Amino acid sequence: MKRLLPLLTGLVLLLSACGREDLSTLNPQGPVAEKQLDLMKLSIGIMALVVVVVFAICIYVLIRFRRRSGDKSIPKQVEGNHTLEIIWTVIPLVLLLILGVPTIKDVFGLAKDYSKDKNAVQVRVTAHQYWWEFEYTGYGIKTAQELVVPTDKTISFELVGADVKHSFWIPAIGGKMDTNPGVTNRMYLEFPKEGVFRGKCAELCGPSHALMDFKAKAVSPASFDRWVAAMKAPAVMPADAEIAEKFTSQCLTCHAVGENGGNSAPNLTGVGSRQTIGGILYNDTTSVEKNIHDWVTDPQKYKSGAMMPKAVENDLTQEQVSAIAKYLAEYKLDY
Ligand SMILES: [Cu+2]
Repeated sequence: MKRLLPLLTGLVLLLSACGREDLSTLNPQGPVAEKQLDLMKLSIGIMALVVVVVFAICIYVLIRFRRRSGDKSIPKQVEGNHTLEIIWTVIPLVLLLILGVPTIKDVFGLAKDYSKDKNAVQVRVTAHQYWWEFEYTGYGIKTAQELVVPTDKTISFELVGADVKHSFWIPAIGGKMDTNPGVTNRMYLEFPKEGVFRGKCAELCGPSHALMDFKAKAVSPASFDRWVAAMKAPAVMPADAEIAEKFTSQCLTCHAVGENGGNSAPNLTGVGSRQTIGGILYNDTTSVEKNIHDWVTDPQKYKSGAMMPKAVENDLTQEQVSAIAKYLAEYKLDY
């Protein structure tokens, strides 16, 4: 135990230092996570009660009926006891009912389908190695890595995987649900409090699985409307003609800004106002411009296995990388 102590201390430090936004299911920030936590408390409570009672009886029996010194007699041999048998059948039955009824009720309640609900915001989530795509089907908007949602509406998710199996999870809000290639899963979440919540991929999907983070940003209804309008505004392109051409030929083949560009990499509309670059480089510890510059120069340095080629492989000079980083860092959305 003495030897394990430093290890345990280290683990506690490590775990408590995990990230900024709370990744804990024990501090729910929405009704879905609250229901899930209630179920956890109920089942852990019942299990703990059983453990305590069983151990207490066991210890009592061990002490009370132990063989005393000098006692060589054979104890009375008992076969069958109706009262005891009924007791140890009825107690688990009652416990199972207490556990089962609310669990089944909540499991079915949380599976409610809001995909046809006109009041819900419909979001199609596509998980890629190693980033998240969010398509707001009712608004004709696509974004990546940062899910923006209003606090007053239910968000109905349609979940798919683009390559391998991933899993969509925002611990403080609720979840999780697998995103499978070729299959659509559905779930809903509600975000009654404004704030930024951290999301994670919860299914081992490759070398950068642990870095497959995203943000869920819950904003006021008015702010959400402003965000939608800003996302739908015509895309801003680099002012310099040479950089605009380079950006179009080297970046927009996969990425997009607004409607311009491809579909196979994160949509970059308003990327300058996101909290992170690549989901992991925080823009408040280093500037967004530096983060974009670092990322574009060598994406695999930050996310091993990322599909994006290095700047040199992408035929970009350091000056062009700097100009593109400056343009993207300044591409912010007001909302
Ligand atoms: Cu993953």
